Amino acid sequence: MTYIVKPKFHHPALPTNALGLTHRDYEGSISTLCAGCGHDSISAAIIQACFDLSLPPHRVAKLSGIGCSSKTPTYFLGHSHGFNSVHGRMPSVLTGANLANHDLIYLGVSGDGDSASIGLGQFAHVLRRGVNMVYIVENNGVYGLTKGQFSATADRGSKSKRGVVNTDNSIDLAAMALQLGASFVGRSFSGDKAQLVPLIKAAIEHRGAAFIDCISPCVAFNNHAGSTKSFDYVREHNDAVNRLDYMTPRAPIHVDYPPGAVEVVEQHDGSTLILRKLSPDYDPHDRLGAMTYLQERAAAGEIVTGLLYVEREPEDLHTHFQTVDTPLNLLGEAELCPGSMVLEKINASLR
Ligand SMILES: Cc1ncc(C[n+]2csc(CCOP(=O)(O)OP(=O)(O)O)c2C)c(N)n1
Ligand code: SF4
Ligand SMILES: [Mg+2]
Repeated sequence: MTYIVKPKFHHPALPTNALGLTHRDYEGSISTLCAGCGHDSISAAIIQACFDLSLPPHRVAKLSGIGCSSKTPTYFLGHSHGFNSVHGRMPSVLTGANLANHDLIYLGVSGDGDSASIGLGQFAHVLRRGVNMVYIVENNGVYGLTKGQFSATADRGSKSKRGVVNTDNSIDLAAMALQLGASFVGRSFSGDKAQLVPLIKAAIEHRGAAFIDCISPCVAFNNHAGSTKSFDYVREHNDAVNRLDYMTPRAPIHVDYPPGAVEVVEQHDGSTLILRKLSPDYDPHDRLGAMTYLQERAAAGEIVTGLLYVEREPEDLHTHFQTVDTPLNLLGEAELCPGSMVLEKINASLR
């Protein structure tokens, strides 16, 4: 059985959001992943973020590739649109859907095998084109679904469960996303809900290509001593550049921040991201600085987490293409196909 439907009833006193929906309304089917899999914690964080933002579930489209990570959209947002694509091809399907209807919120969920191996080309192009989406890689350093082969994000020198040492250099997807021009780049850990939930919320509100690399230990094949993607390793080597709280313009939350330790990030849509900085000199608007910092800390064996970079004035693919405000899928034939006379004119101008 690939999925198990959850019972629909819930306690009448469950808290509701601005839409009158409960947390349960953002859940999906019961997960069939291994108990303790980091991917399930990421699904829980996505559910929390969508509930907190009061997103109408029918306005969200979830897309994924193939892998344990790519199965997870079945386990959250059961009332949203969903498309499970071919291995590594989620980005092109997402791009097509986004071009046809820019009014939906696009959530791409992928794995490190799906994005850093077979789908590396697709990963690169969707980010450099600035497709408005949240792209989450649930990064465990292995192909979990096919029994734990090293993926391209496995660190050189890390050991497989069988004791084999990885001799290949690893790909850092967050570093690549920075280089490729993603306008929002974050990294987190499945076990750090306090950091991950606000990061996902901010990424959803960001109008541009938002990428989150989320370390997500595979308890079946990659959670042993010698793995650099295990719960213990990440907890011991995590260097958080900032602590995040997220405030929507709709429902401001007032919190007491110590003076001098706060960074307010104005986003394109007027919403506000508040960063409580651990490192006073970390600037989340400095792409080059973020790239250097990632490399420096990686060389010291540390995993940098938090909001690594956010562009103040992001642009998305529709801005570049100057598409009309009405989603293309709502236009009629007359607007989409101006007729043979217009084609004649264009052809004539090219002769
Ligand atoms: C074209 C193609 N090649 C290979 C496979 C086999 N396959 C299925 S899932 C997978 C890797 C999944 O790894 P990842 O994306 O890291 O997801 P995880 O299971 O670790 O969450 C592979 C190689 C496939 N399904 N399709
Ligand atoms: S094999 Fe690994 S990635 Fe797949 S469900 Fe189990 S713990 Fe998660
Ligand atoms: Mg994987």
